[in-house]
Amino acid sequence: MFSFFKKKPPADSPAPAQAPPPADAAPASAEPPAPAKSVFSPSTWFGGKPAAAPEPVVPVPPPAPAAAPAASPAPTPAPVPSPPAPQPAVPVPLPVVAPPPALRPITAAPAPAPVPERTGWLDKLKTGLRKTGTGIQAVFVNAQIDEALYEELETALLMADTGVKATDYLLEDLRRRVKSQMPRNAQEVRVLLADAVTDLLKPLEKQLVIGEFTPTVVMVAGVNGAGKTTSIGKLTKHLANEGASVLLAAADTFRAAAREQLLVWADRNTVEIVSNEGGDPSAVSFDAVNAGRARGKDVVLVDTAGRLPTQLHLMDELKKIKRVVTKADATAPHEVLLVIDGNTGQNALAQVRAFDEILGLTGLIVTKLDGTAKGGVLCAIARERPVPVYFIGVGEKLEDLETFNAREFANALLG
Ligand SMILES: Nc1nc2c(ncn2[C@@H]2O[C@H](COP(=O)(O)OP(=O)(O)O)[C@@H](O)[C@H]2O)c(=O)[nH]1
Ligand SMILES: [Mg+2]
Repeated sequence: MFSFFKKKPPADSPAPAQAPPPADAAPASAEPPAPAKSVFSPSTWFGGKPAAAPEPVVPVPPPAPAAAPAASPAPTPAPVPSPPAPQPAVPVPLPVVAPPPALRPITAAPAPAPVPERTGWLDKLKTGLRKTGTGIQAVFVNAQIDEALYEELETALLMADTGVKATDYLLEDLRRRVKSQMPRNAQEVRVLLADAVTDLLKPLEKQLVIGEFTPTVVMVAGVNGAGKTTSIGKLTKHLANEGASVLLAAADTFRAAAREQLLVWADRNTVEIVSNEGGDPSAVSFDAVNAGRARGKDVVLVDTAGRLPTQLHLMDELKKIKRVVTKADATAPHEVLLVIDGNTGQNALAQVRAFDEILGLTGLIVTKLDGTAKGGVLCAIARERPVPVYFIGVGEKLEDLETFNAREFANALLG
């Protein structure tokens, strides 16, 4: 199992209860604010299982050394083989002997480390995005590198929910890449587009940090049916698997079914749950945070009821939950996550905006990328409201939640 969370051990502070941000020469302010969150120390990963690959999230395609062995799946074989150079296609070869730049093959960037657990999941993502992917990829089939190609690409990207701004940005970026790298055919342009999408999505990669606060309080919001409760269940499983103790707060007190659903997850994952059917969601959240602290839990996950950004009273209620959580623990909530259904297209961007304004989001979980989701909306989010994507969901099963990786996503979309 790859690492799902980054554990920031509260090593600096002996007292495990409330850990003030240590290294920042904390001027003992009432609210140790966000900056601590970004001070990630890549030292310890949660769990300590013998993760197959050292790095679950490959930040940048590994450079030259890794490239050579992985070069076999080069999609575009060089039609003009150069007799003296016996090397196979390498992503960005830098031969010593003056190579005609126009002949340099542009191959797909190395896929992220082939961790076995991740490959099955990647297939699901690929299958999920296939419809969109084929739409975009079809543009490059038997195409010339000309204006018509860019025009068709524009249409395909817009149809993939990429939105006007991100589409314009990508096309401009692509033109730049084409100019400087001189692809020999449309397929090589496709590879350059995958690079452009990767670079655009890269800033959205982020890992959940656990251990800096005890408990780490994670509040989860979103519209009805987005996949909040399911994602919390999946997340709980991963956390529990890796040794973290989790307390669930059933703050979706409107629907009995919601509480039952969470209870099932809680039962399945042998975690505890604080609930109060028909009660006040803020009170449940308050109790849960206090209980989490009293019981020394590592994580408290607060599941809230679904609501539309237009339901102002319900958005106010969400604000109240957040406020009350802060009353229980001045440093909390440490994460405010919005769950969005990958099928909602451009509306997802509107949701990100609205919830971010009300709550100040720290991250996203994008679900249902295994279905008919178009995927392009992540580009729109990256361009217009770059809230990090902690996880993506590709199915209803416990294991169908993964950390987000820009390169994987771009490759799944553009092959
Ligand atoms: N295919 C698929 N279904 C999902 C995914 N995440 C959630 N669901 C389903 O979406 C439906 C609504 O999920 P739920 O967690 O109850 O949504 P909530 O209202 O936001 O809590 C359920 O039927 C889930 O099984 C996913 O990643 N892929
Ligand atoms: Mg729910």
